[in-house]
Amino acid sequence: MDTIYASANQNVSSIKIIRISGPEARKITKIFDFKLPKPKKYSVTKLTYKNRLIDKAVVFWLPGPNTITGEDIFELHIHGSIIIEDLVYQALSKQKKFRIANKGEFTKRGFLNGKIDLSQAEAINDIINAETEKQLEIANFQIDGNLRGKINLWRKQILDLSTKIELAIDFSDEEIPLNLEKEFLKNLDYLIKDIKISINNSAFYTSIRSGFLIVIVGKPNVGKSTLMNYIAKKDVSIVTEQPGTTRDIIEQKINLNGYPVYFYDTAGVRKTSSLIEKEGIKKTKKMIKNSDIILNLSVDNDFELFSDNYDKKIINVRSKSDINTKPFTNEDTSISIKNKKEMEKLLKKITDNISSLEPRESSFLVNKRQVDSAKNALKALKRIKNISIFLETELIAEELRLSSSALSSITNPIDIEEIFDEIFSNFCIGK
Ligand SMILES: Nc1nc2c(ncn2[C@@H]2O[C@H](COP(=O)(O)OP(=O)(O)OP(=O)(O)O)[C@@H](O)[C@H]2O)c(=O)[nH]1
Ligand SMILES: [Mg+2]
Repeated sequence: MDTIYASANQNVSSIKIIRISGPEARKITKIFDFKLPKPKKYSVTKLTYKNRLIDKAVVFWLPGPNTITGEDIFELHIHGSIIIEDLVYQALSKQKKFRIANKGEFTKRGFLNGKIDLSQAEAINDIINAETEKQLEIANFQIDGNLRGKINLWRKQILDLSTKIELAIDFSDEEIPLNLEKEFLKNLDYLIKDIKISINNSAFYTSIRSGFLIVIVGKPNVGKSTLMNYIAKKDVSIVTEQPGTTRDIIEQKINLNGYPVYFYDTAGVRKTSSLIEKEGIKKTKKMIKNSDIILNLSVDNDFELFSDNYDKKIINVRSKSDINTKPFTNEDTSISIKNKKEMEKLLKKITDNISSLEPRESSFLVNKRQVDSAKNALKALKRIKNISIFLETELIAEELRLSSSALSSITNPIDIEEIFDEIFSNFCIGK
């Protein structure tokens, strides 16, 4: 096993932390010529390499296995200049069995040494990449091992079902007590329902990671691009008094009261002979399909134009309220570029709409990998419902095993290498 090292932060900074983890980490004291400090105690020491002073640094000695990697760790808190880091790296690169860490390799070792499960490793990456409060909230929830708790509970319920099936195998067909079958099916249904709820509720949490999609639609010239620029706080879309100005979809990501949100300005929908505009309108319709919330702008009280998107949250907005002073039927709110209060009210309404998507029960499943595994587990359980407990007991036992292993792959996959590459390749070096 190599000993790995990397800076925990990039670029010039006042302090830089270089972490060294692995069986040879203790050798750092020899390389930089200082006394082994007391474990877990902050100490200041001179780092000298081949009789040349490199830096006066804070060092931490963290002997394994009770460390985040499960290995011996040294931390060098050096002054964050490029040259100091470079000299430390040069010295380390000359040591046998030392090498620079790959992306996420510290976390990966923590996983391999049983310090964290895979959902917690994913949560570490989510914490580092979190840009909004809500993203941080769910990553922190996950890092506490909440998903593992839920998975273990489900697996225990499957184990209980398996025990009942073992009992059934011991009976001959006619003898299987009726209440055993009844109880088996009742518990199976309960479990199926619980996993289903988690899968359904996961959409909200995966959106928190990836961002909610909000599309601004309406006829040409209703003020969609003007609204977009207000939200973006800069001119991202062209605004003119000519109908049919916007053709391509314009995207802007913002932090809306803690929620990551993508706004899309679109081409106004109307009958047109212009080929370019037609293409734009096609894109608008596709965007509507993919969105979570629709901002439906109108100056003519014709909100029904987009009302067939029933499965979406639609907010009907009377625009240009400075010249459209009379409320429309079915309007949810009104805006005018001149009226800041109305604009803020709209943003509040959007935030409330996103909050209302939040399921009452937390899902625990927060990314596609986790949801896909849960779906596989669910499929196996559902197949059982078509199997006779009296005739094909062995088959049921096999489906239960499949379901259980699909669930355990969420936190502790057996076939790890492929998953590793995918998960850890978007980690930072030094984590
Ligand atoms: N009086 C008034 N004019 C507005 C308001 N919002 C936008 N406008 C004007 O309406 C015209 C059209 O605005 P845009 O934002 O380009 O409209 P759009 O919906 O993006 O139009 P297309 O891209 O053609 O579909 C411009 O001249 C804007 O200045 C408003 O609240 N009040
Ligand atoms: Mg426009």
